[in-house]
Amino acid sequence: MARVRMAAATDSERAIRAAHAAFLCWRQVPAPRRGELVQAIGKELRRMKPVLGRLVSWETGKILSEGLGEVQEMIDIADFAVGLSRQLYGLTMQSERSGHRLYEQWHPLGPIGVITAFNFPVAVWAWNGLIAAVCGDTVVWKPSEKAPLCALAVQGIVARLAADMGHPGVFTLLAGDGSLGRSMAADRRLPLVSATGSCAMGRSAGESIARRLGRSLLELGGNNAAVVMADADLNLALRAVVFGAAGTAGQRCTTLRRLILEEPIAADFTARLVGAFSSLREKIGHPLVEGTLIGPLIDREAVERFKQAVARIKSEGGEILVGGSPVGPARLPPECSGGFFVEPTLVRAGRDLPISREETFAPILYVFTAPDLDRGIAIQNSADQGLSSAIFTRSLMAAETFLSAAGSDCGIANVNTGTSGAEIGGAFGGEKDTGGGREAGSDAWKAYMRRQTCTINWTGSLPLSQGVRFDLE
Ligand code: UN1
Repeated sequence: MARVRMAAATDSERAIRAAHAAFLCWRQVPAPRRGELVQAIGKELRRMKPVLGRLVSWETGKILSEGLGEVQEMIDIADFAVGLSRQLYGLTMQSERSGHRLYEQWHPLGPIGVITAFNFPVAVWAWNGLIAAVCGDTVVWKPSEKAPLCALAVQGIVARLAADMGHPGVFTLLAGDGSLGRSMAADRRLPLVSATGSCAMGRSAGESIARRLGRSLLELGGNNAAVVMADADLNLALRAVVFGAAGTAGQRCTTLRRLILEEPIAADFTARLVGAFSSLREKIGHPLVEGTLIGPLIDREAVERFKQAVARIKSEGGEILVGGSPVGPARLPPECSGGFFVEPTLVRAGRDLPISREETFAPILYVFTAPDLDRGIAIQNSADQGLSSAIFTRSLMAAETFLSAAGSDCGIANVNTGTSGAEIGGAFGGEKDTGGGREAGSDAWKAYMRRQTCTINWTGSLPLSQGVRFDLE
């Protein structure tokens, strides 16, 4: 589609220095004024949504509705950040000393690094970048080398608006590969690096950020599961499961990868899934053509990894119920030639299927059965990752058990809705190998600021805390 020049080491050095210089001015701009820049960005994103949404689809292969949804996610977070720009609240605490005021305030942190993945090439930047901007940070963005074009388009918009409003340098983009990401992780001038990608990437970035005692915000892989109880609305559950597993061609970190069926409905629900997955084979096609539900994977390597996973499924004793093959040009409309298509794949997992413990970024769903909810939760929690989870049930007791301390161990736990498609208003992220970071809504903004606890003595005496006495005479 295009050639993008990678930043050289000298470019990134210059960019990080400039981001630091811009920070020294930006942190002095009152937060509600910073919100005005983000408001202008949200307005421009609304205007550009049709074009940007198409570009996201072109570059990543998401169907158009999901490309547009991704831009909507940016607009939503812009609105959220504008509101937040008047609400970066600190607490006032009761001092134990008379005549003293004790409170906390939040200050901008510095230039921050944002490393994004190909699958949400612009929305995840917006979660970080727009919140960071109202918090008074400047932003250095390294997009995925697999999806730099929509990043360049978004950077074009935000950098122009920032410059027009008198704040050049708030947003910087550096196109680069893993080596740029590694140097950002090691760079002490970036007090926070927020990184989205594989667990392997996060482990290495996290280690090098920790070595310099920097802050990391990691949003890594998921191996998300849903439990369907026998009393669930099965029509609703079926739609949620199919979208969660096959939507975005299985390339969301929230994609549903494991399904746990309560035994009484297992045979029937599996049969309905076989029907639904089979019908999806007719919906594989060009992401911009109306009616397509399954676009291509991101690249040839992704197809290779799909094929390796299928080989392992077979060798480990999993039963492929639907799919399992790449889709070659002979089975595709002419406009799809050269794309990397695979069939949505449904697998009956035996008791132990080691491949199901790994995240393959493709539309593969492993189906398990469980005799009861406790066993279902145990299977759900047996993954190394802990991003998203769901239960389908009409039982209050089952739903609350799933949401209780002894229930799902994930950062996201849903009832009667799927694992993917979270709204921006909540904090997004997960536990265990997912990395523990939280982005987007709720109080995730606190990661982008530094907290300062202030004690003010407005008397003429000097009482010490904890009743300590230290009299000089
Ligand atoms: C991701 O895949 O990295 O919850 C993010 C969702 C989207 C975000 C996914 N709102 O599925």
